Amino acid sequence: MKTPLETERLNVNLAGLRLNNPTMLASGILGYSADTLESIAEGGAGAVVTKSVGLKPRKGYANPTVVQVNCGLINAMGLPNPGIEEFTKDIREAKAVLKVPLIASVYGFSAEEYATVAVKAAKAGADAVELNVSCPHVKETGAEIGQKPEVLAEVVKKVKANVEKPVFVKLSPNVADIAEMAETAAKAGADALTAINTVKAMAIDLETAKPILGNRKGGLSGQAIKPIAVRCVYEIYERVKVPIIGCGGITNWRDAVEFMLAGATAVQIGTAIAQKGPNVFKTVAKGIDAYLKRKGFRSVNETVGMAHRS
Ligand code: RRO
Repeated sequence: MKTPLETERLNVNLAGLRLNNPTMLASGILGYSADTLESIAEGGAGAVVTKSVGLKPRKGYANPTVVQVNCGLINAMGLPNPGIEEFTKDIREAKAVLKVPLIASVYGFSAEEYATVAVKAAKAGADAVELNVSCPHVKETGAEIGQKPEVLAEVVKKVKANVEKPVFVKLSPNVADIAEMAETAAKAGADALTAINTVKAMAIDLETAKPILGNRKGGLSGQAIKPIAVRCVYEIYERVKVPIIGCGGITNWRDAVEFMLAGATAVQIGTAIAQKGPNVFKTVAKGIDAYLKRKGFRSVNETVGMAHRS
């Protein structure tokens, strides 16, 4: 007998990538090692996205880099990463053991840098790349690129011209009109859009009267941002035809289904792993499957964007 994770109802085709179920590891939560990524795949993830990697190694910001707040976490890690040369070894090792697609999250300080890193990641075996044009607090990359339509278009075009694998673009909610950015990325050739990265935030210590994070400001993730993320996915679905990957505060199957009804083909889970462990993927996927069965749907695809039709 098939286990719930093997039911065909859960299979999705995400811009050419075949996922056995629509749950994915969000970028930035866990390290780069093959062991870590494998444990997430064993926990039931249909695909994994690595931490963001750039051309050169970066140390990241001073501690504290994470603070817990009501219903979420604020982080300002500052893009710590070993640089793409070192990271290609991790991609190769991970690909040797993983049975699910591996997506490399990449960033750069120019269109050329994004393309160079993306090419190296793809050559090392990444099944797709996700462009981080939405980190809320590192200067001259991330959201500083993703909030300017002309720069965003240049980055996506440059990567698309050099990489044959699918190119995903992770968008920032910290803009006036996320659907406009989605349209810009789609017109420039993005194969899928991930929505959303973290929401700009900060926390202040009452006793010291100082900002808590080493970088003062950071990005909020977790349940607190779910309604913002659902609204973003809904708005993007109304504007563009490329598949959307929902991300932001997904903790249980109900959250995942809500994102699908808003227009997401797949969902990424990050912060919830801290509370629920790697098996959160299996639990969410089984819950989605039971929902599809109860409602008489033959596939996840039948639910995608349903909230727009009612
Ligand atoms: O490393 C970070 O501080 C970070 C990144 Br790259 C990102 O994309 N989003 C975020 O909240 N933190």
